[in-house]
Amino acid sequence: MFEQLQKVIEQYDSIVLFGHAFPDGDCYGSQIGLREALRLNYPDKKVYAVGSGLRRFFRFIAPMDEIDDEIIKNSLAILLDGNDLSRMEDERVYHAKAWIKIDHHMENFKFNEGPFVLDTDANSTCQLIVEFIQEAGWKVNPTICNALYLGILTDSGRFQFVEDFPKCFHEAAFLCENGAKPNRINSILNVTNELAMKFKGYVYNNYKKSNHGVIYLTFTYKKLCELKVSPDKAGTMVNLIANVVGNPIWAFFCENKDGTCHAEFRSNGPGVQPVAANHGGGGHYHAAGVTLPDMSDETVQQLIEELDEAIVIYRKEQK
Ligand SMILES: [Mn+2]
Repeated sequence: MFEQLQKVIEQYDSIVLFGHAFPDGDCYGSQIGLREALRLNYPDKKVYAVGSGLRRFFRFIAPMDEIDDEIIKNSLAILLDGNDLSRMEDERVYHAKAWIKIDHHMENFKFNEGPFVLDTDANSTCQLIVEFIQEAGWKVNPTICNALYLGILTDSGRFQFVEDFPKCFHEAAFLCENGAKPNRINSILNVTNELAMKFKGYVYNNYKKSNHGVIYLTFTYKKLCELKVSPDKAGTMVNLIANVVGNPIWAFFCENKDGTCHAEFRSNGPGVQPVAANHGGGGHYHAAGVTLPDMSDETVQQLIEELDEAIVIYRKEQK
């Protein structure tokens, strides 16, 4: 599956790994995992990972790189965990010499820039990197294994959202046998603080419900400032209202500083990706996000109606 990508990688002496905006564990883990695997197995190549990464793991796993524009102009870009150049956090991705991609998100538009591996059945991009490493027969080390384990763990919702459990557990076992430390990763992920508790308190006291089973919150930018949570960070906490009986879809609408709205949709049945895609967003069938032009009542109501419609259709199909 990765033969073509490996051939391209072998043609370049300098490689830069890009990840999506608002990096999560899978984005950071796939960037670091692949960077370290390339450094270990191709010691003559220069390999960098750019973007903000996941700061809390910099010490235990590895930090990101800061590099000049000039390096990017002379490098192969590898896009990880995002389906297009426009999704990448570091916009300098457009200046690279060539592009390849490894991703597991549903595609909104064709990736024409170069060869790619897209597997929407994969629980994470990190899973695909593990398969790449195994297929290529590359050596691994504990840094690689911790980074990839982190991505599989977080994107699978800690081993809940998995298509093929035996395969997933075999891959996780491979990472543990080669140095991944699940206990350390869990303990770093589990750390919380009082701000997070106050945020939860607000969420549980202020949620709303639609006519057909969307449970949701809208956060004005002012409210988010009060709660001391950024709009994108708030969006990552949408699962605080997950799986409430009678509410198969849950959603957060978070107003950005510029008045636009960062919305996150999740579901345990109906498809939310088509609704996000309808407004220029994307993601997975049951987990998707979109940036809306504003957070007016009309805009939110429109989205709620579309999500309600998805529930109605889903319920009919279930009968
Ligand atoms: Mn991912």
